[in-house]
Amino acid sequence: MILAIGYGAFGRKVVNCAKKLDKLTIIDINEDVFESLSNGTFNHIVGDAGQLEVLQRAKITEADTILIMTNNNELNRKIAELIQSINDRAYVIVRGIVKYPELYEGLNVDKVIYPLESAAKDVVHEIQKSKLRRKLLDLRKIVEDAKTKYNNLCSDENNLDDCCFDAHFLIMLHNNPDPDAMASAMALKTILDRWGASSKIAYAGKIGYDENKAMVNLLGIKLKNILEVDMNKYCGIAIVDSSSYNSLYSEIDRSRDIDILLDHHKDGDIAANYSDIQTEAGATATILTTYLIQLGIEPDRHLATALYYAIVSDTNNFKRNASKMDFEIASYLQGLMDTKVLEMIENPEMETETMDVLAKAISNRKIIKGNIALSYVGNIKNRDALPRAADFLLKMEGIYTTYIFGISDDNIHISARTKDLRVDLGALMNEAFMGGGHQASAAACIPLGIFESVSDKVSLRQLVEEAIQNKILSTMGIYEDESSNNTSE
Ligand SMILES: [Mn+2]
Repeated sequence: MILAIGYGAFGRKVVNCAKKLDKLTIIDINEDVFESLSNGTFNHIVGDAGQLEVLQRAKITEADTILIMTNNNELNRKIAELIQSINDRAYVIVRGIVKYPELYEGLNVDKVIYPLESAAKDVVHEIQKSKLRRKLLDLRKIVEDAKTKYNNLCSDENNLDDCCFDAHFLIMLHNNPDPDAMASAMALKTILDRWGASSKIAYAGKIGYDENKAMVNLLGIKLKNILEVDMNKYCGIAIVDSSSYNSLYSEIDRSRDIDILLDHHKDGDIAANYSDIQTEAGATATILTTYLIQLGIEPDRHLATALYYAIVSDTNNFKRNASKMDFEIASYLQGLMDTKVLEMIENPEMETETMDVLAKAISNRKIIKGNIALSYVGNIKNRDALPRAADFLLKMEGIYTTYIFGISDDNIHISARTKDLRVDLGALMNEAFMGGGHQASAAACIPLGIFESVSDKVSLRQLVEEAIQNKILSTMGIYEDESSNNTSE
């Protein structure tokens, strides 16, 4: 049972909201306040709740929750004191006043409510929403301008040639796009659709990693290769998940106006007519989801799955730069996404070539000093197989550092991994091959040019293998005589 004390303006509001939760008893000293209550709605008692007798009449010992809500501070405190001696099991909620922060000091109350401050917080929340609404009005304006431009050019009969736009907007992704870029583009496309503007999504580089390919295939994301795109065939250009020309296709016309820029990276060099860069967000997908929510667009299962996977992968499972906003948005998306599809994206079937490279990496491995695995896998088509193989070999018992290398497009590619904290692979790969990376993972790419005169494949293989191996070992401070007595298992 809920016992509500005080049935003024505030008490009435609370009772109205709480009436479905449990049986209610109301006490107020003023008989008039109950006039509007139709008979039997609530059990109500007219009396001074500062009197023990009145509280007993209200069966206070049976109350699970007690709300003290009169507008008289001293009376509220007195009631709270009385209650403590007769029902110490109830959850007690009292009305507080900011001017007297110590009003309930020494008493066992569970929660002090400040009605005005709560309302003020709601107002702040609404102000934030109004800021977002303003942003979306600005974005809408950009979209309407592009639509007008499109209509003007296309309705002008003398200009028929200029009219062959592919779509209103081209949404550009950074090189080798990641899940965040792709999901954000899908969300922006959804918003543009809602506003009657068509769009195409273009990427540069390639869709690497089996997970990313699985995401594209399973979610049916339509992407164009930037090499097949004529930017002049779009009224507006949008960029998501990147604000720096360095990460975009190098040949794009930098003098072209960028209309929409949505990102969460610092230190970008791209200016746009509409730009929203929120560096506190763990993923651009988080920002785009707040747009969808504000616009009342509920993402369908595919879009929700893409956005969720984007946040999870960009924040490395909420371990990297994840903000409160990312958690809130992810939990919203979790209710809408397709968990089966997500699982398939996270555990894609491995490509045959990747598997071949893994097999070669295992069988060709040389173990140096008991814990370093070096493996040459020969010619490869997909370079992403190398880091996979480097990760994979690191799982072998006793192995602390792995180097996998192979040849692709006239370059030798090396991928290295370590769980040995004393080794700084980024520095090591830089010193040995001008490569780079982090302490635990690094890579390098060396032109094959120096071996070009070698026509015999077997000799080339041997030369590359020896040269790379010796360079790695000498940079690690291991010399040939030390390693020569190691077996290649
Ligand atoms: Mn991102």
